[in-house]
Amino acid sequence: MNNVLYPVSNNFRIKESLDGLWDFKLDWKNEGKSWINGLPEAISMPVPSSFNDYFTTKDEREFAGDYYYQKVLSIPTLYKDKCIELRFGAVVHKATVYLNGVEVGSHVGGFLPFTIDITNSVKWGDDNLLVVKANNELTEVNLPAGRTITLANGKKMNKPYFDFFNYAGLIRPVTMIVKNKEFITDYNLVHSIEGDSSRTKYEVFTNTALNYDVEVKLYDEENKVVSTSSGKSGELVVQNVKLWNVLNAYLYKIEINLLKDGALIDSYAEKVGIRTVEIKGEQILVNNKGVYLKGFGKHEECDITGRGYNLAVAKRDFELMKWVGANSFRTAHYPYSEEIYQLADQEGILVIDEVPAVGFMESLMNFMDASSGKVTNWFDKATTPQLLENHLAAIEELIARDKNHACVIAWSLLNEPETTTDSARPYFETVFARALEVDPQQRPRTFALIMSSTPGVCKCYDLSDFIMLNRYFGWYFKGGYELSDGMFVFKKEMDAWKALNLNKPFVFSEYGADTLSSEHSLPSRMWSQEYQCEYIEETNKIFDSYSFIKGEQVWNFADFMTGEGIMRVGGNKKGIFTRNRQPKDIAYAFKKRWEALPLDYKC
Ligand code: CKX
Repeated sequence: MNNVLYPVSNNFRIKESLDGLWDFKLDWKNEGKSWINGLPEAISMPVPSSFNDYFTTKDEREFAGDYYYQKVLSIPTLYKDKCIELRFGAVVHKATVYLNGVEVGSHVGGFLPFTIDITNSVKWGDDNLLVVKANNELTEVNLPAGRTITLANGKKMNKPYFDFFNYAGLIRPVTMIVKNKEFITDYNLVHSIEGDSSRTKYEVFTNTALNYDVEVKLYDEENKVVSTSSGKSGELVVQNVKLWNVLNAYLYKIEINLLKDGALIDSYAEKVGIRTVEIKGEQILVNNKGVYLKGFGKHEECDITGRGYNLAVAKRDFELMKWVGANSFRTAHYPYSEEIYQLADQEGILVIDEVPAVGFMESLMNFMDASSGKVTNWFDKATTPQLLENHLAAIEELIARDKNHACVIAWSLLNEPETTTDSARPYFETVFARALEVDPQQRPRTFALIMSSTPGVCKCYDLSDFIMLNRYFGWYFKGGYELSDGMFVFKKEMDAWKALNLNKPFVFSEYGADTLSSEHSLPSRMWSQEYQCEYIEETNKIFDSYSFIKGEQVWNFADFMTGEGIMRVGGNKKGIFTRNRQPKDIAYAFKKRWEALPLDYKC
């Protein structure tokens, strides 16, 4: 049963934020078992946030293992006949939750919400001790993939197979939800457009199988009811519909009311946009009109709070995206905070929503091996079935959470996986089938192809409804004075794709060059702002010369933190903006290009 609706307060629901200072403790010596009844000598830790960058010692910042959070909840007797749930926005990467010393639930996966019903474990009218045992160790069966090693000094260390810092913590809001014992758990919407009206098929789900009455209303932005329906499934028809359009969003409000014997027992309301998405031939269609994607691969992270929920930074990011003329982004390499999708819904920004299936190359520096053609037999391991199970669960949970967002136009099911061995194929078929099965809107599915997944050797690209390429000709391959050779090879690859006549759109989901905002050089040198501009200018020429290329999402929106290494000076510097969200020179070039390219460029 999906039960992760975004928390709301209304006549039937109370959401109480549990954010703020929690008690916190890292479990260095594996002694946490006894801590479920209370953390000894805990320190304070802000929630939501990543804990790593608060610390001044490296051992704490790099900590790998179990870590604990604790909070005392006072739950009034007033709620005794209610259902009480705890909802965690995201806990990295695994969590087990204890209330008053008793395990009440657990979750695997660090970027998606989970809800735990604690009704039967509550001490009413009293203090309740909530302890979360979490774990940030990377493994080859969890998403994202990596491994955890033990150093000679006995300390554990995470070794990501991916290029972003493994931030940990209670990174998203924690909420206590109070509601009636019978309630709405979920709903689905599927839109179609007929002339100037729309038809939205809906389905409402509840936590018990009893036969309730359901009323559904749709309000316009003036709060006027524009459509009503009843029953657990039905249709909402809107005449003279105002569609949700790219950079021109219109949001209706859906209100779902649950009645038992004629009396209202629950209500849930949320803003929704009405739009269709489809891939037709070489076109990406939104509301039956072709669109060209302009935007970014992003990360959800910033200085100090790490990957912790930071609405202020998210707001700045949207302002910058609008300023630069972008219309889309990919949530590389994991699902972002729910509020980011709400902002995208409001701004009319298109989102390619990514599952944290990254690191499926078994490479400690994925960027080093990417262009080398390394074959890893990643999907041939004895542990692959366990990985697949976790991957499918992540797909189901992502779609359960984000399926009703107008901004989400596609699911990205993997980033830069190994695709060249026979065993990759059945794995891919299973994850692609599952996404289609669980998404009521049957959105397009795709994955980001690493440099070495080329037309001749990749065994999986045809499963994508549109093809996403991560390409670094002129950076990881033939950079600097060899840029022209890089472009020659790039063109050769694009010609090979063209020759396949796939009749599908292609989107560049990554391309970029590390650039220090402090570095200027005439003539250009790699890492200088001048080189980033040159590289992008040459790459754009390739994009502009193939009609089937229907989008460009540069890597990355902003500089971001990674693990330490000889290739990373304080993180990945491919940002168009600095980590502090200020423009590099290239941002002005993007602004010029993207403001000039029409939305239906090459459509
Ligand atoms: N793609 C050649 C995945 C991203 C990395 C990016 C990079 C790689 C490139 C692979 O997570 O940050 O190295 O900049």
